[in-house]
Amino acid sequence: MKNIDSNTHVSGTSVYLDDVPVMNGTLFGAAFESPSAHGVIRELILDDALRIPGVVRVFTAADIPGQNEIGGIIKDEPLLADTHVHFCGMPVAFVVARTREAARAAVKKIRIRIDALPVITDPREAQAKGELIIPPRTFRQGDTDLAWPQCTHIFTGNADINGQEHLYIETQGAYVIPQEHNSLRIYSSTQGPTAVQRVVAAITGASMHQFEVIVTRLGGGFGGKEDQANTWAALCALAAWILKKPVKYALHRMEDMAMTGKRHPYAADFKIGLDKDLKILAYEVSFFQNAGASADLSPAVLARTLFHCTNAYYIPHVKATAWSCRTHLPPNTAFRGFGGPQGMFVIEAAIAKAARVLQVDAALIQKTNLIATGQTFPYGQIAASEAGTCWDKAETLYDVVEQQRKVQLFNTENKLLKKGIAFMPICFGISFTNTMMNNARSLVHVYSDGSVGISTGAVEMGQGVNTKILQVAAQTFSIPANKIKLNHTSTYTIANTSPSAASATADLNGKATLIACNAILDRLKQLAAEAFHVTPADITLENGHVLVNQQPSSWNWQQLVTTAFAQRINLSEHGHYATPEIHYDAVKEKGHPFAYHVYGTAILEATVDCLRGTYTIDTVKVVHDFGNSMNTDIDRGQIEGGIVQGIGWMTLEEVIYDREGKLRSNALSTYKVPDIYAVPKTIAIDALQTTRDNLAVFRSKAVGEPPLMYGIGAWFALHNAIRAFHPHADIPFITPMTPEKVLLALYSKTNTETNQQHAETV
Ligand code: LUZ
Ligand code: MOS
Repeated sequence: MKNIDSNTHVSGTSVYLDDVPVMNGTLFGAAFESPSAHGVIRELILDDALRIPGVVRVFTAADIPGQNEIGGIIKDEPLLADTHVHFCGMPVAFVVARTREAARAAVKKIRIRIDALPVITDPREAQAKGELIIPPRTFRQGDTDLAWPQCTHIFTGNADINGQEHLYIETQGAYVIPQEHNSLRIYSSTQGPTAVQRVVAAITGASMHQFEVIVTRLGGGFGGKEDQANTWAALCALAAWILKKPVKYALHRMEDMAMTGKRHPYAADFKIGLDKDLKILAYEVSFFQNAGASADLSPAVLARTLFHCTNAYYIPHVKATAWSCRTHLPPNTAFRGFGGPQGMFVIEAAIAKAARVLQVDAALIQKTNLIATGQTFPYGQIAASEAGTCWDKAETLYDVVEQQRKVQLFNTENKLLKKGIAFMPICFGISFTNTMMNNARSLVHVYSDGSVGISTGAVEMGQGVNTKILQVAAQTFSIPANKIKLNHTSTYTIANTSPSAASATADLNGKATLIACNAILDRLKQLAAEAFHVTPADITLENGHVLVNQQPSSWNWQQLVTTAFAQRINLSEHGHYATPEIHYDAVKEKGHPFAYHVYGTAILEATVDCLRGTYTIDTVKVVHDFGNSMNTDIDRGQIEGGIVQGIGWMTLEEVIYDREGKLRSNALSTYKVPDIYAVPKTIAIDALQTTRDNLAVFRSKAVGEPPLMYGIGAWFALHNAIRAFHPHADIPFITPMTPEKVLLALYSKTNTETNQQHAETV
C-alpha cells in the first residue's frame, strides 16, 4: 500500500504547522538569544526594542506565572535565562509583535550586558572538573581484569565522534490560540505532544487538562522534536496566556541551528583484547558524552550508548562506563539512534585498530565475533536471534569474494584512485530504555455508515506511521483503505502519550489500534453469530463481506454496522497497549529492556581520490531483518533515508563550535549535508523475512532508527581505501571523515605502532 500522504505531499496540500490558517489578531514572536556561552546577566535593556512600531510586549523570566522550568528527566533548564546564561543561543527574552518583521527587528534592538564566566566545550575537560549531569554508569559482563592475561593481543585507542544537526526540513515552531475557560489550543511541530502539554502547564502554573496540543504532521523530526519542541510552544503559550491573543513563532533556519541541541558528540577511550583466533575476549570502554548545558534527554541517550557498546558482537568480558558531561553548548538531544550509533562507532574503531595492527581484514574479526542466539548482552538480555544470518546472506547474495577481487584489481591498476570495502553489522534494541514509557493508546470509532476514524498518540513525521496504523485497521476489519481515516494527534483525544520515538511508534500505537479494532470486531461478531445462530468463532470478515463458516452470508460490513448501531451496540473503543516481558534493574544494570532486536549487515564500498582527498561512497548493499514487513515501500524508504543520513553524519556533516561556544557551522553554506550527488549510486536492500515470533505489530519489525547505523560503515570504507594508498597511514578515529581529514591521513607519517607490529608479524 502507498503512503497515504503521498498525494497531498506532492500536491503541496499536506498541512504542516505553517499551513494552519492564521487568525485575525494573531501576534508573532521571536526569541532573543544569549550572545555568550556562560556568564552572569548584569543588564537587559529592552527600551529600543519596545519602541519598534508594532511591538506589543517583551517577555522575560520575571513574567512567567508558573515555574521557569522546561527540564524533563532533570529539572535543570529554565525556559528563559534569569540570572545566568549557559549557552550561546539560550533564549533570554521573547518579543511579541503584530508582524513577524517587527518582532525580528525588535530582537535586534535588545541589549544585554553579561559578565563572562569560563566556557567549557570539551566533555573530557568537563569530566575532569566534575561537571556531570548524572553520576557515571557502568555496564559489566564477566570480569575484564581476569580476562586481560588470557588475551594474545591487546590494543588501546581513543575516538572522537562529532555531533549532527537534525536538519528537519520544517523548522521548529508553534501556534497557540486561546480558548474559553482558561485554556489554550497549541499547534506544535512536536514528536511529543504530551511533553509540550506538561511543560506549558508548568510554565503557566495551570493544569494539563487546560491545554490541547495538536499535531497535524511534521516535516521531519529525527529526535530533534522529541524534547526540544517544548521551548517554542512554551514561549508562545506564555505570551498567549498573558495577552489572551493568538501567538505564533516558526523559527528561521539559522535561529533553529543556533538555539537547538544536536546529536551528542562523544569522546571515548577503548581497550580491546583478542585471543589467537581473533575472538574478542575483553573490552573496556569509557564514554565522555558532551551533554551541553542541561540534561534534556542526555541521561537516556547515555544509557543507549551503553546498551549498544558491543554492537552486534558477543564479548564475554565487558566493562563500559559512561559520563554525561556538562558543557556550555546548547543541550544536546535525541537524534535517530539516540546514543547507540556513538557506542557502535567505538567498538568498530577498536576492531579496526586491531585489524590494522594485526594486518588482517577487519571483516574477519567482525564475523568471528557476531552474537549468536542464546548469548548474553552486557545488560543481561539473551539474544533471541543471531547476527550471522544477515551477514552470511549478504556475503553470498552480493558475492563479496568477487567484489573484493575487483577492488584489489582496481587498487593495483590505479595509483591515485583507491577503493575500500567495509562491512557494517548492526544490532539495535527496540523499546524505550525507560520501561515505563512503552505504552500507547488508540481511539477507534466506527461510524454508522461503516466508515472508520482513528486517533492515536502517534505523530506522523514522514515515517509513514499513519499508513501502517491504517493497514492494521483495514486488515482487522477487512475493509478498504478509503473507508478509514487517520486523524491528527491531539492530547484531548489521546492522553499521557510517550513521544513518537525509539523506533517504537508503529509497534506501540499499531498494537493499541489492533486491540481497539479487535474489541469492536468481537462485539460485531457476537451480533452476527446471534443473527445466524452460530458461535462468534464461525464468523469471519473478508473484503467487506460477512462469512458464516467460510460461506458468504447475506450481510456485508455495512449491514453489520447498521444493525449494530440500531441495536445500540458500542461502535467505539479506546485500546491500550503496554509492551509485555520488558523490565530493567538500573542498580544491577541487568534486565530485559528490549521487546526484540533488529539486525542487519551492510557492505559499503568507497573510492578515494588520493590527490585531492575527495571521495564517493559508491555502493551500499544491505541485508536487513524486517521480521515480516507490513509495508516494504515505506520500510525501504526508511532504510534509504537512514543510510544517507548516517553517511552524512560520518563523512560530510561537521558541527563546529568555536572556543567561545559559538556555532560556526550555522547555515547550509557552512554545514554540508548530503545532496543527491552524495547519495550512493547503488543502494541494494534485501528484506530478510524472518518467521520467528516477535513483539512487533504484525511481526513487522521497527525500521526507524536501525538503518542509520549502516552509515558508520562509510567511515571504515574510507579508512580502508586510505590504507590501500598508504598501508601505515596514521588515521585517528575522528568523525566526520571530511575530505580534509582524508587528505591529512593519505599523506600522514607512518604510524609506528602498526609498522612495528607488522615487522614483528613478518
Ligand atoms: N527516546 C527515549 C528514545 O526517550 N528513550 C529511548 O530509549 C529512545 N531510544 C531511541 C530514540 N529515542
Ligand atoms: Mo528519536 S532519536 O527516536 O526521537
